[in-house]
Amino acid sequence: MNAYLASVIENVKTKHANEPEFVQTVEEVLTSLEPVIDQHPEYEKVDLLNRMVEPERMFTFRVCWMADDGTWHTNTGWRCQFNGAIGPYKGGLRFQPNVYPGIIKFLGFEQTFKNSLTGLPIGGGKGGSDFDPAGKSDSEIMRFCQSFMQALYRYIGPDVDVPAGDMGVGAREIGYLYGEYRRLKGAFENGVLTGKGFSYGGSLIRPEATGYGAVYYLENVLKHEGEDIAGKTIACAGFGNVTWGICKKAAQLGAKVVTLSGPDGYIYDPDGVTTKEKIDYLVEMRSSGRNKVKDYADKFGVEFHPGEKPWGVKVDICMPSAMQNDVHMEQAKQIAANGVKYYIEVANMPTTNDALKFLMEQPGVIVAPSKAVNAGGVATSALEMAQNSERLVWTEEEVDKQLHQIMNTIYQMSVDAAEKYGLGYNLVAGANIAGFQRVADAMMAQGIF
Ligand code: 2IT
Repeated sequence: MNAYLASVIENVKTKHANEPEFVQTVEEVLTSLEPVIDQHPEYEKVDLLNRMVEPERMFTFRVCWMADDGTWHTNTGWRCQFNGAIGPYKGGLRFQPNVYPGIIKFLGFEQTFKNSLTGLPIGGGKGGSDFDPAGKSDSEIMRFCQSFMQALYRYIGPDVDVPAGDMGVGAREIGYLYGEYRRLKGAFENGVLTGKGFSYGGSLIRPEATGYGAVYYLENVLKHEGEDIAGKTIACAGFGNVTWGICKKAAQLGAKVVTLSGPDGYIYDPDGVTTKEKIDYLVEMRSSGRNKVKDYADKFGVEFHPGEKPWGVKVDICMPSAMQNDVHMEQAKQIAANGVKYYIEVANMPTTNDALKFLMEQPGVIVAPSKAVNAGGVATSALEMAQNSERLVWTEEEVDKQLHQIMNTIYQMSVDAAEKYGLGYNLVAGANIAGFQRVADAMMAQGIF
């Protein structure tokens, strides 16, 4: 391996030994940049890679809140402003008990490349808290969000850093966060957050955007193989916002999502999550806070497999859309053995590095990486920022058209970047290279930073 590249990966492994998710993403991304680093010795001269793997800024804060029963609680909040070379830091907030700096950093690093791929002016950031939203009342969520924003508001802004949602943070949380920001700032700066409700500056299509974008990207891949999405079966994971958007768009195009998963297991619905009643029920399941996918099986009378993942089901397309490291070697082998041709990552880093490498090496399998496939979400967040700064509202058709175009461009840029460096049809390396290129150019232009 290129000596400079190897030394940067080694540095990260040593320095972040306690943050395996961050090491994993750095290793995955940097490894695929090898032909670029080989051909561009100027990057080593300015130590570009060590600068890229070091967040520009990351901070920790205390978030205290009071439960309904009067007890006091303390959580930790983080915001990582990873790379601002091409625009204000942009990326979601995740509220989940397993959140710690390694998760925030891996997400911030991925976000930097993803946001670059969108072609829009957004840098990479991420944040969150180890707060567990499960079973909390609405007023507890509100007080937590208010406290979180009290700690964060000085360090964000429409031209500085623009948080959004991620796991555990949806439209309700964004509403409470924005309400507190507005109260503290005394100004209607709604471009400070995205994923807002429509009534105060949210964009139409933003709730659907990640799922819709993933399906638009998938259509590009299928077209490349001379295939059509109609009639295809899809295995999805999770039942959150992203999976909901995939179900909705897939159904519109005549495909069907046949599996969903949760912490309790997975469901198999051979007819597909295709009717309005079923698709709407996902929203209900999420807002119930029960976090159980079995509810779907009980309601619609389909199979429920407790404690299992859906990757053993024979389908045309796998779209892991739940969380990081959902697919390990064991599941990857099942997927390959089932003859699945399309492995389309959706959640951030849903595949372990060894499983990803294995799937990419299978001759019959096409692998698409999440940082390209799920970029429609953040791209539409950037469209929300554009509408907010113009003080305008775009129609659903306009936003959807732009989203569709962005996804087609991301796909094509990835294909071209891999071709350019002699890697053939490699969507994973192509996305890493194309995402890297724009950030690298901007950092080179801006000098030492
Ligand atoms: O992972 C992601 O891209 C997100 N959670 C969305 C980020 C955003 O700013 O819309």
